[in-house]
Amino acid sequence: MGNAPENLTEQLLMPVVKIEKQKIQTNNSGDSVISEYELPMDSDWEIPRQTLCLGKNLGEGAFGKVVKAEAMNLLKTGSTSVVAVKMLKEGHTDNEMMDLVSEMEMMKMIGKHINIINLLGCCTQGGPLYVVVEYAPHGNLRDFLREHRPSSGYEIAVGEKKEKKTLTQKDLVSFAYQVARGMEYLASRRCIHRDLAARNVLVSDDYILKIADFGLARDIHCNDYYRKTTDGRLPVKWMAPEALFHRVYTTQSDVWSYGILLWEIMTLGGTPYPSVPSVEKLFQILRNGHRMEKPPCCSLEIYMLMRECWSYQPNERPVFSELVEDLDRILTITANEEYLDLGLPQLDTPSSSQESSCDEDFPFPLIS
Ligand code: ACK
Repeated sequence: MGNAPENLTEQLLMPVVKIEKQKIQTNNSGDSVISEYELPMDSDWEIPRQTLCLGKNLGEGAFGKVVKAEAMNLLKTGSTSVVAVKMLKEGHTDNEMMDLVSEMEMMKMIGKHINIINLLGCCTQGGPLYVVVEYAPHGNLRDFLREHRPSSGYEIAVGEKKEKKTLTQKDLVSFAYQVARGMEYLASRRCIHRDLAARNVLVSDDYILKIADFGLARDIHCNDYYRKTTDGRLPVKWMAPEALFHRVYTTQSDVWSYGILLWEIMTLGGTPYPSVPSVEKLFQILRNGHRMEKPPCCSLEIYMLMRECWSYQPNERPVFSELVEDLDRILTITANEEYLDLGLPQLDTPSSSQESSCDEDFPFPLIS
């Protein structure tokens, strides 16, 4: 454990971009031919629109959507590569446009790291804004973990006979290590994530984990504590007490969320505080000092890390570089043994849990 550097909250990265709103020009058939907004051109990042071939929808976020695409000459001259493209949905507001521009600029300022979703380029001229980022073929970490549970029945659920490699203890520690590396980098760039959770970590080829959505402009003052994720879980369960009670977000509140993410990894995608159904109850148990118990199959060493991340006082939590150091050491001594199927519930379908059914999901008690 160590004290967080005092300058961590100073000088947070904040991009400044000038966007001009202009009248839409339409051609004879009424189609708009130029973008509604005029964005400054950045030749370091601009890629020709016609080199992108947009594909299927990967999903929709709060204000935008992400589509899979093929990009010509982007990563390798003369060949195409698969990428993900973030864009706004129809009927978006000016604020949502500013948020996407701000996210793109944040990604430019933060720079590259293997354990984050990196910006590859953008299309800002003569059409809608496209933010082109690395594509992660295996989706989000939470669903990935659940699909890899020893008796998940996932193969049957999707109707195809596909062998899923069982995850080993070493794989899980490696996941924890990689997320800590990504967060160590983001913290060094003075970026606070504010929503670190397995659902916001993506899985790339060769089990490389990449933290996503770190550049999102989150309006923490309009935080809706009762908001649920698409699969019915409460994002407040990842929040540190000072963020929950006083809206104070720092790298050290990200460390608390990292502890919850570590718990998600060690339960192969379990739902935190399964016996806590409401925001009010969560407030109460945190105030009373209750914490989640050690999951079955989780080593005491890893559990101790979680518990340190859940220290009530932010400066008593470890910093990300200490977590990286500890996990590096634990990784070298962790055997490549399969994750044992001890008390993990069978799933009918992947990611089918709702907050209301969490009690059956992981009946782990809380301890003080
Ligand atoms: O959680 P998901 O399956 O993974 O659904 C969301 C959705 O798009 C909206 O954000 C998926 N997604 C986002 N970025 C990427 C990416 N770079 N590669 C693959 N999938 C992505 C995300």
